[in-house]
Amino acid sequence: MVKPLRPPVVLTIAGLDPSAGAGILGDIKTISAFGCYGIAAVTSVTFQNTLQVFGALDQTGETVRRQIAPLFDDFEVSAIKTGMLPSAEVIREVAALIEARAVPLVVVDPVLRSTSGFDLIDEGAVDALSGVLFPLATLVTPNVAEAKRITGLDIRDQREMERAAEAILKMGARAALITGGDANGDLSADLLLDAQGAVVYSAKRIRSKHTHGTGCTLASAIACLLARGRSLRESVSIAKQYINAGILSAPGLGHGNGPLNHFPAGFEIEN
Ligand code: PXL
Repeated sequence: MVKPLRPPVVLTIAGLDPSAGAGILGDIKTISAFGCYGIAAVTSVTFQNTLQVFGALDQTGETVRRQIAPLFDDFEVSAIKTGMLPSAEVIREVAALIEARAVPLVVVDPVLRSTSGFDLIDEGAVDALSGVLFPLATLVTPNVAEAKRITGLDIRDQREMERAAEAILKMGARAALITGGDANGDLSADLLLDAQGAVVYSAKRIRSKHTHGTGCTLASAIACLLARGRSLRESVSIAKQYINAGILSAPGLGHGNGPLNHFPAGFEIEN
């Protein structure tokens, strides 16, 4: 008999996207693709398909805590990825749980709005995100639109991207990755800033509508690679290649912004 290996346990705390490109379902697929064991707490049930988000029914701080506390009592959680956290109350509860359990690796994807323009977080909760959760984050992964709203800064070029990343580190995050996939131009450049300085990861822009879930998937992939002992820079680089491969081999499902492929060839992890 082959001796069973214990995979690192990665917890995603995020919304449910029933179309399974983004949110906890997309995260669980990504976590599985990277040879980790995914567990999840749902913060909001969203109503959506690949065309549109029609609404959301948010969980409370209490119902999120009652999902997470038993998991912490039973599993050794190597890394956490947070996605859609709909209210200041949920954000404070999640921050208190992370702090109490001293989880070492925390990737915060500051989800604010869907691609179709639906607000996934209360207006007042954006401050709680930066004030309470960023100080616990190993890495924060906003796209350009999210970084602008969080910092109040304009981001028109790489230099301004770096200024915004500096502002996020000042809010207490240990590192920030601002993704440029949603910006204009032929290059999709992401900027990582950590204590060692800034690195830019450039890739040729792939013109595709099948990008639903790329933000969630990127943050989950990085959480898994960190849990498996890779450095932050190596994790970001591999996760970005994985997203590229996932967009290029997207299954072409749905009539709107379809999901990427969460299991692209070449990223199999041997346990
Ligand atoms: O991609 C942002 C996002 C994150 N999480 C959930 C979502 C969406 C976008 O629709 O539904 C649950």
